[in-house]
Amino acid sequence: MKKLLLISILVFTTNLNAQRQAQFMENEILVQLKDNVKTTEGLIEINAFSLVSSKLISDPMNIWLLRFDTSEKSELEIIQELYKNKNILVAQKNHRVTSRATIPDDTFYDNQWQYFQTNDKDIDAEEAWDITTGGSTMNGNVIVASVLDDGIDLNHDDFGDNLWTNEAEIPNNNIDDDNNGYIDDYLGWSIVSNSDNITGGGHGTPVAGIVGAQGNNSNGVTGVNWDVKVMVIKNNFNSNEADVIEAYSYALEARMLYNSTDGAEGAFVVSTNASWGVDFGDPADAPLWCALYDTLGENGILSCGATINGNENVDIIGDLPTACPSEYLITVTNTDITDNKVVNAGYGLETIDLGAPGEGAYTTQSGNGYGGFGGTSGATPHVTGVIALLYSAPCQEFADIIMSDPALAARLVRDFILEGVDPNASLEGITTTGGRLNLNNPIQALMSNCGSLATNDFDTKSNIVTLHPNPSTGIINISNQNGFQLNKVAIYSIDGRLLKEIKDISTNSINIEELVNGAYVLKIYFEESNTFLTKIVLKK
Ligand SMILES: [Ca+2]
Ligand SMILES: [Ca+2]
Ligand SMILES: [Ca+2]
Ligand SMILES: [Ca+2]
Repeated sequence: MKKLLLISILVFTTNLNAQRQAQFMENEILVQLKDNVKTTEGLIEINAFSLVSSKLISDPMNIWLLRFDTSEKSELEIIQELYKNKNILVAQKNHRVTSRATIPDDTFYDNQWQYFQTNDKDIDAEEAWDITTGGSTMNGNVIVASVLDDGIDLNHDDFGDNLWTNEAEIPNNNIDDDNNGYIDDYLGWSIVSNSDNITGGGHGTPVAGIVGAQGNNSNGVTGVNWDVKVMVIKNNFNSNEADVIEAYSYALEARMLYNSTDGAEGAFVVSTNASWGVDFGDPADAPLWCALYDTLGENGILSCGATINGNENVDIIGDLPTACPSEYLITVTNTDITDNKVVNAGYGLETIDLGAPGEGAYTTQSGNGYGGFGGTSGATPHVTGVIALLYSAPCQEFADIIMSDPALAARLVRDFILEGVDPNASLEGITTTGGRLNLNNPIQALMSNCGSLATNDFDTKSNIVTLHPNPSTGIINISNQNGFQLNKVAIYSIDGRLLKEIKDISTNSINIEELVNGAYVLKIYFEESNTFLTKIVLKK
């Protein structure tokens, strides 16, 4: 039914265009035939007008594209004749469809070449915005993209309500009101000061602006999303691995809580942005950091990492995090206004996924300003942003998968983005996709696969094991559909540290009362080597 409705609207729109003397394809007529007429061959009247060819273009609507020799009669005269045939319901010219590009009214939008250039060396943002400009999923989940950076200019006036706040927390009362383990985390979180003081943002303000400066507010610029919630987590770039894990954990815990409470608590974080890293870092030396991307992904979060700003092959020299092998990490290099890879930008056929416009990408700057940003730091948030944008696609089947199987939804979004790149000669052979980010291709692919998404292969493991209650006050009942005997449970912190093992279990319940409140990963061992990973929130 949905398909029928869409096509009807298109036909209606075309008729409106006709009243304004729209251009049309010469020699071509569109006809809709009666349901039971499955061929144009029997239409004598058509043959009489030198029908050259016919092609079925919509089976459910029974719409055909006919080509005529119009040397004798014009398209309009042919249409008038066609209407005499009782098998033809509608006949009309084939109007030229110009892109219905959705263009925002932001003051400096014309400077944002990354979204549109007349030579098409852009990411087709306007076409994508025809479908959605961001916000929430079809089920009303408010989409959050997390920026881990040096803070943000909180006085910038082009973020509007696009900055995430923790509405369950009362700011500045020295109490952890929402009991999530972070005191007064209202504006976001700073691992530098252990508070929600996220001010700063010489680097973070442009990054956040690319993800989600407010669009179409007659002011400044627009982000990839006109509407989104940017969660700012302030870190310190020169910090150690523990700091990196701590910063990601804030986003991870928020999403785990969201998943486990069916959206009642926490935040619906779908992507994280790291426009920083450790040049020449070796993933083998950072197993916890790299493993974190899998944990983030299993909970529904895709992460984006900027690779080195140097003409280096990351496959050989290494880089953190962009050489980490996680399937939930998308790694990004830098292209410029001519749609070529910037010379001083990393690459790697095995490690670096795609390019995105970074060099000189126009966006917000701290000091309530605007200007060109650069490097892989500017490229990466375009990808982080499009992840969030895809979650807002108007596809009910996809929206349902997001909550029933967050990891599958993340992998689908990743695949649509990586398979939807624009092939680019400067990236071919030196990146895994050989292409540059495109916003419209992935969203079109998602929409055209919408109906079949629900029947895709589901990872049903998560449904086999049920923990209840979750959040738990200490006692957790573990049930499984297969009736496996429970043998052992290992409890990990979300950064992968083994905290506790419970063995020789005779019932189907365990007690984790002695652990502090927070989110944990449980590895559950059943008989016959069946193990399952799942998560629990402890809230005493
Ligand atoms: Ca374009
Ligand atoms: Ca709190
Ligand atoms: Ca508080
Ligand atoms: Ca704006």
